[in-house]
Amino acid sequence: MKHKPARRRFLTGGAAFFGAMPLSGCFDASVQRDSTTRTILESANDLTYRVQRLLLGTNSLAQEFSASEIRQPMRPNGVTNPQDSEYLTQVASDFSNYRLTVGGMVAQPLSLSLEQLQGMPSRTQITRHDCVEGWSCIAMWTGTPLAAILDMAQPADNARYVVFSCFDTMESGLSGPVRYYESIDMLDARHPQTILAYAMNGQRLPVANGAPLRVRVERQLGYKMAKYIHTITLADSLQPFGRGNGGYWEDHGYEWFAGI
Ligand SMILES: Nc1nc2c(c(=O)[nH]1)N[C@H]1C(S)=C(S)[C@@H](COP(=O)(O)O)O[C@H]1N2
Ligand SMILES: [Mo]
Repeated sequence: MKHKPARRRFLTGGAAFFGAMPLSGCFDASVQRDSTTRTILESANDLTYRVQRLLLGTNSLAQEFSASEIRQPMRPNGVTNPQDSEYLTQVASDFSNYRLTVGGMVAQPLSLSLEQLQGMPSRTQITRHDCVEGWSCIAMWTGTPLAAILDMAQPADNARYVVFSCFDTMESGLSGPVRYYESIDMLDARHPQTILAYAMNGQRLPVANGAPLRVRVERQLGYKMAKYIHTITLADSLQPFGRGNGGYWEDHGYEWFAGI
């Protein structure tokens, strides 16, 4: 079994730190309530992905909450104001020229405007976002189920991953900007709560939280939920993306499967 002490330390340290002091923004009694869950979560990270899948079941739903349980604004985290020129151009035109492209191993590549996405059946869910840093936030998300988009694109039978490429740059690498990216498997991609969210707490998704489109993958930690989605690629391997570990933070040592 793989052991990743760095992340465990990070998680534990974060939970202890944030548990001790109330911070501005996103806090929730559930952080305290969850300490048992969190311990289980940490040990679960030592298990293989396959075992976690068995424990989680394929289509079990993440807990949903009522509107009265939204006690705080959604705390923006990570990149909150991308300065990439392609993104700034989108902001300047209020995302009216935005197209979500879906490509790779699909029979039907797609290019969808926000209007088209918003015209599709939508799902609204109130869920808790757990960041690896140890804070949680409950918010309401509205978006297009990813499954519906996949039905249109018709992934090849051997497509195994959905890869999200983002607008925002995390660092400058030798061969140019290193942008945020993430990936999930087909089970999470087709999970009923996996949506491409364009609204949050009943408002248009703000830039700080990933406008125009960010994914919600409710059974995993926050870093899986790519904001500022530029392109979706269906693939049978994660090797060609970034440094090959399936996500920006995974390339820096985080677990690819961040089940809660
Ligand atoms: N494109 C992009 N997506 C991202 C990040 C980021 O920096 N860039 N940060 C991740 C992390 S660590 C968290 S906790 C959530 C934060 O989402 P929020 O800003 O809506 O709270 O976005 C995730 N998705
Ligand atoms: Mo996070």
